[in-house]
Amino acid sequence: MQLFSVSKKNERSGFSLRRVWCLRFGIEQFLDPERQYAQQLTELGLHAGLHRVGIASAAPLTSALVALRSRKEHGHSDTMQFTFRNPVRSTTPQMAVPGARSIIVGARSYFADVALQHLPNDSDNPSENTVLGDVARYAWSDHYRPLRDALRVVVKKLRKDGHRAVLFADDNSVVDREVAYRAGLGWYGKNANLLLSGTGSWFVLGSIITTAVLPPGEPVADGCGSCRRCIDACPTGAIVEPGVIDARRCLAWVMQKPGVVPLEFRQAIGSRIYGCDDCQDACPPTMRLAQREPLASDAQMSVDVITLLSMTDSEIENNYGRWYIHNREVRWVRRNALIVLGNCASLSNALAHTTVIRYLSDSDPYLRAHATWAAARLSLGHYLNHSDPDSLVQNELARLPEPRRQH
Ligand code: B12
Ligand code: SF4
Ligand code: SF4
Repeated sequence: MQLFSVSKKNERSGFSLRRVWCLRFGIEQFLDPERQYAQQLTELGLHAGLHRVGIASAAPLTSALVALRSRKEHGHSDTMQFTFRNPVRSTTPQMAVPGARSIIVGARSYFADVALQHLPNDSDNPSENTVLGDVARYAWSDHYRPLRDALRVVVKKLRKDGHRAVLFADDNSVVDREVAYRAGLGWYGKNANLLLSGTGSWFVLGSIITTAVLPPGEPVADGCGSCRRCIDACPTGAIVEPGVIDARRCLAWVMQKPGVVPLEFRQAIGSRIYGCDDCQDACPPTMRLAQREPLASDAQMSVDVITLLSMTDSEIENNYGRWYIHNREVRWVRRNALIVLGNCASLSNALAHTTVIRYLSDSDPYLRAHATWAAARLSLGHYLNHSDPDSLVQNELARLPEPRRQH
């Protein structure tokens, strides 16, 4: 435990050494200039709103490169681009910032302090005609903005001190979890998330790649032990090995990916409209130790999908533009909303029925195809257009699901 510290100029080196007294052992320590500077930057980041700060070396992220290549080889990355587009670039910090020596990684909790509950059934809905689609916690509000704002304060300081420093958060240029792992912020859970020591995985991550030389942290030991709850909780069996996600099965990607949602995942999507939290909801340390933050005033925990399906393109863009929407084509958001309707609308919800029926004659064949599935689920088979000219719709008509039963 630190009692107090003072700074004193070292006559020989000219650097200021920080003398630190430890209350417990009565030891007097001197922090070297690098450590002292690192501490200063860490304190600055924490003060600016980061919840954890770590430092990693800027050496190539070799094991992440191996993993990216392996995921691609095995098809686990599906059609995702992100860090998979150019694995060498994403794992070579010097390509992002020539002369890079260190990476400062910051984490911010996105666990909002509300009772943890899904709102999947109509019985939970505020009105008979409302059907709610669930949004994953990380997208309830924009958590990257305060993360970036805080990291920017540190970037400013580094630049003022003559270093190059560039901020990356959820950017294709860096594999964020690997940097945070290397910095010693936490360990890789079997669900592939980075669990921060003592507080779990409800954290977004961002990095500053800099030419400053700073003392790196040490990776921490695995904390999962024999637990495998996330693997068992995954609704689609997407965690194919500890730490390995097959994105083809991961609902977070299935709902972002353009095109027809494979039939095998449509019921598993349930009430989700964006993202999936099941492998974190199931994680004991993540749930028990979550750092609880106040709910943002603009938080969107769920979305009324009937209202969404009556919005114009620009209204959807304005309301949900912070979500990852492939090529900004809002048809994929409507597609997900139609699946939620098919899964969750009450069989007596007249508004849901007219919405689905309207989409059976939409000009977009992708939406007609998903409306066909939703209509069959809601026992609206008599409204289906068996002479639809599009092959996407004909494929659906050839494999219609069983109608849902009213509970
Ligand atoms: C692509 C991507 C996705 C993809 C693929 C996810 C994946 N597992 O790779 C999809 C769309 C599915 C996705 C989903 C989610 N994502 Co995402 N995603 C990314 C992105 C853009 C790149 C990830 C990446 O490069 N992966 C590379 C591969 C190789 O990593 P990996 O498969 O995990 O491999 C590592 C482990 O296997 C580990 N490892 C190696 N050996 C071993 C051995 C054992 C036993 C274990 C356990 C691990 C292990 O090392 C490997 C290399 O680093 C990052 C942002 C970024 N720029 O980094 C965000 C990011 C990873 N996502 C994030 C979030 C929040 C999510 C979701 C929770 C969102 C949601 N609620 O829907 C889900 C979680 C799904 C999951 N269980 O992983 C956060 C994670 C924060 C954290 N604390 O971990 C990030 C870091 C964004 C950010 N900047 O905050 N995501
Ligand atoms: S995010 Fe959902 S679908 Fe993806 S691995 Fe986790 S539990 Fe499975
Ligand atoms: S649920 Fe268990 S195995 Fe999975 S990440 Fe959490 S502690 Fe690890």
